[in-house]
Amino acid sequence: PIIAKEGVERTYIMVKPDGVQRGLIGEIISRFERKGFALKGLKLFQCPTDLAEEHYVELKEKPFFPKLVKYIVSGPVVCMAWEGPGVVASARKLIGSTNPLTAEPGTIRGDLAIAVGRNVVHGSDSPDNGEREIGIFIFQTLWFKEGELVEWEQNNAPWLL
Ligand code: RTP
Ligand code: MG
Repeated sequence: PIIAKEGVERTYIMVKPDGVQRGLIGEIISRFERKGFALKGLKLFQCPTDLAEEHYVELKEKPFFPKLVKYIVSGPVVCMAWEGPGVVASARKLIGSTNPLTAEPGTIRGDLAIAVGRNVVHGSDSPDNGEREIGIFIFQTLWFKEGELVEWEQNNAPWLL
């Protein structure tokens, strides 16, 4: 099972279909990489409808839910697992607020997007959701399967931590 080590925080980051179509994959990955977090999983993936629905299950009752699911499955996404101290909250800061028009300049959404329904990137909203989305469950995995995450140590880590 793809369970995080004790005390290790992980977040699920995803370049949404608009980010992929607009050629922003490198730009988005680069921001997390330069910040100093560690990349533990990465793939280009066509999301099926049932997975998009499960990913956003907490928003099931929202009026925009059907449109949101259609958006997420409308083209390939880039799935990533990033690790590091405080990575969940820090990634949300790098991403910026949900509506790109009010997201601060310097954030991904603030710099690169204008519409809430086309906000180029997803980030887990809590460490528990990070684990849920990366796939802590043994019989039910969301975005990553067994063997898709890589255990490795980055040799620049001593300079960062
Ligand atoms: P995400 O989960 O994608 O990282 O975004 P978030 O936490 O900033 O926002 P959340 O409340 O989780 O909403 C998920 C996605 O639903 C779309 N949305 N549309 N009023 C609307 O039309 C509306 N509100 C939210 C956005 O694409 C948002 O990222
Ligand atoms: Mg969210």
